[in-house]
Amino acid sequence: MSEERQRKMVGREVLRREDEWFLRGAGRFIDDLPEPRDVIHLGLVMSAEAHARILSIDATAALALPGVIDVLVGEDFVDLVQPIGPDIEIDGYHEARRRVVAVGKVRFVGETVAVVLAESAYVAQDAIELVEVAYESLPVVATATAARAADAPLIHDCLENNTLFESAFKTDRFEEIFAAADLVEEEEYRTGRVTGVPIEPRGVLAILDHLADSVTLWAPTQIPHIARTAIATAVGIAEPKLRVVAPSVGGGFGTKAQVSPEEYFAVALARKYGRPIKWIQDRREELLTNAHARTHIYKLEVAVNNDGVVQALRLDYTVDSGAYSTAPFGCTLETTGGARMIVGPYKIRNYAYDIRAMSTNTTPLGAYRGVAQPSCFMAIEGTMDRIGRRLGIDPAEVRRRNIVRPEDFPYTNIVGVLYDTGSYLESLEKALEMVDYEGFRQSQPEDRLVDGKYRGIGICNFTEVSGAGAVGWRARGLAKVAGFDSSLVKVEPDGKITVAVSHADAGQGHYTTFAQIAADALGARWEDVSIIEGDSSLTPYGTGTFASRGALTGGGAIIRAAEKVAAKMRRIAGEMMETDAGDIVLEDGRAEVTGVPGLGLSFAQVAETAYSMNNLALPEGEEYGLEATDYYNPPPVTMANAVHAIQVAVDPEDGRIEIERYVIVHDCGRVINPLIVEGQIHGAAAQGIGEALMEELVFDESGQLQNANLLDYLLPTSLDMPEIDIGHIETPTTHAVGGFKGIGEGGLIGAVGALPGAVADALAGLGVNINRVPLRPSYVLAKIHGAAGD
Ligand code: MCN
Ligand code: SMO
Repeated sequence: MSEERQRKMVGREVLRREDEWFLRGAGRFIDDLPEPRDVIHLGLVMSAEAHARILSIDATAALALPGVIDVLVGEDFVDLVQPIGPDIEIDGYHEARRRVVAVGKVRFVGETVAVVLAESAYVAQDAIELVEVAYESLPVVATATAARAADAPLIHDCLENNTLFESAFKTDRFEEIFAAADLVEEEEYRTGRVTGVPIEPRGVLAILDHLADSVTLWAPTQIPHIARTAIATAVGIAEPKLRVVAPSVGGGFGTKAQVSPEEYFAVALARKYGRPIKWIQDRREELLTNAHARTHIYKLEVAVNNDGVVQALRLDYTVDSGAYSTAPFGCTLETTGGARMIVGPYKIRNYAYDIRAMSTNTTPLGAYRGVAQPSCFMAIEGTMDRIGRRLGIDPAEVRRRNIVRPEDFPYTNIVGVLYDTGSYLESLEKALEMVDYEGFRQSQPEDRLVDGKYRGIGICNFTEVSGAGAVGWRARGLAKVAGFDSSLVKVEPDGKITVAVSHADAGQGHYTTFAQIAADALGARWEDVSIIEGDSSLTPYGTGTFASRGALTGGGAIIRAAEKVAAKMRRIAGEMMETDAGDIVLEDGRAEVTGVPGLGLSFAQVAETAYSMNNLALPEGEEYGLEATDYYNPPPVTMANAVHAIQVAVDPEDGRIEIERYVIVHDCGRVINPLIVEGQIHGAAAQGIGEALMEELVFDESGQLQNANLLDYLLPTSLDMPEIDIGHIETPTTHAVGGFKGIGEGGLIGAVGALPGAVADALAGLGVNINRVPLRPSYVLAKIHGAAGD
């Protein structure tokens, strides 16, 4: 296949075909699905206490309300659904599974204590208020630090010291090398707690198919196959009897990559009552109970020589994982993530870590865009800046001195992750040039005060994990996260193409980009390719859409399956035109004989033979049909990379941070669709600005979430978004099929990684230390006042 033709659709700015539906309001989200007759609506009674024994639950008044069918408590579910949780096989992991509805004890505010079944959603809501729950309060563990205290109350009887996971690592001669360095730079970095807040909250619609004795669960999930396996296991039904389908999904960002309690019990209840089950989450339930993220504490000690070159890194990292480990990723996701990714684009060869995930009486944590990368890069990039300030070396120069350079590729980092290709130095230089770093530094006064505002610049130079394969997930302990993805590519009897992929789009644009990939791999017309995803029955088994794996694992599987189909088409077309299969070229939906202009067949004509719809014979030994399935297990990890350089102005009057200049240079390998890639970067950067400057879920010491609403949980709006200048570098991966690297999370990582550095730089003249996010005006102002001694 010629390189020129391979690039026909891949690389093009094709408009998103899904916008045709979404922009016309034709998307079918979970609450838009036609409601089946007899549907039962659920209402969740949520715990008002963070840690308490359930003394009694009185549903008498609720049951008396017309339209209420039943009220079920935790005990009622014990035989219906097995305790849920991730399947983690790694040393240092301690299991604490969760009941889908609390039994005996509650462990966070918002945990479901009873489920109302009613004839309408309104009645269900009214009935929730009528369920009386009596609690006996227990001492609350509200933070990871409190969870680690020697006398901390125990949240789970089965957990010693509230520790869900702990692990340690140390390279040979670490202490010796650490001690021999010229100096040690120490800092503690903290992140607030955030969550995804997609425009569409979650929901479920479980429908029985009596004929087939099976259940179809409609749910906005990023992981239909993982969900099916988990739910079928916990509910005790055969996998073929459960189908999980994601309709249109209004954003996931990781929050829909968890298998949630409602998804399990909706299936169980549909079977128990013989009726469809529906539940649509509201915003308060979403903020209280969907997977939260971050709440990280990184303590870094970096041994460095006077030339700014890092000799050794010691990390002590604590993750607050909330009350339970969520399925399928659990507490090892962020913990191993931060520890394994923090070395990023730097040549750190001596490394030691002590990491732990603590259980607390707060909402369970899970995946959210970027996972541990925003925080670990905030920490390591903050450290690069500190080294620079301490040694009087420009912080960009400190990065250059430590970076993995072009001649170092392929490079295996200290925890064994292979960086096959990358443009770390090139991206850094390009970003510095685009932001006019030199010019800015030259004109930046000692006190950083220009026109009444403190002005500074921050850099985040980072690697982005993408498309992890089976080995990558096993290294992080995740047993039931397969790692491969798959595709079934079919040329149908009319010559049009169906591509089923084991992914589940939540807005990423897969219907467009996967069709671009399939069109090129098959020599088909893009318009002729239909994509199916988000359905455990219509697509072959696979891992799903998270951790920026779509392009790499979905794209790779499509290419490999399409190549098998293409080979068969060439054989059949060759037979039909009495020429060698090797002389057939597939292009633009036709099979042409090379060198003989005008001699060729349409895909429909080839399909006619393949499907036995004419009198022509297949080649000897060939089977009917024109399809192939491929299971593609990519390399353990493929690293994308990017640099964000952000210039800010900090107002000393009110502590507000204004982004004056925002430059991103990114490298996601071979770009499928530049328009979508830019959209991904913009969207993720917006979320990163939110995380860095305003978003924070705040719990008080009694474990009550103080801001479970969108008035008090501040999200960025268009007014908070600066202009972003994007520079592209394309360094295709050489170890994965297709050359693609991921892009889905990088925008967020870079924003969180660079903004604290920018503010720290702006306030460096005041000697202020910035080591956390979010950087809300009140916090920044207090820092400025603190420095001024008032
Ligand atoms: N792409 C491309 N060229 C590349 C890489 C990617 O054109 N070299 C395209 C892909 O084809 C895909 C999109 O960019 O259409 C994102 O691809 P990828 O980085 O592979 O990520 P995934 O498809 O696996 O999507 C998951 C990722 C994650 S982990 C989160 S979180 C996130 C994100 O995507 N959630 C999103 N972006 C989101 N975008 C929307 N609109 N909604 C979400 O919930
Ligand atoms: S948090 Mo993204 O779904 O990996």
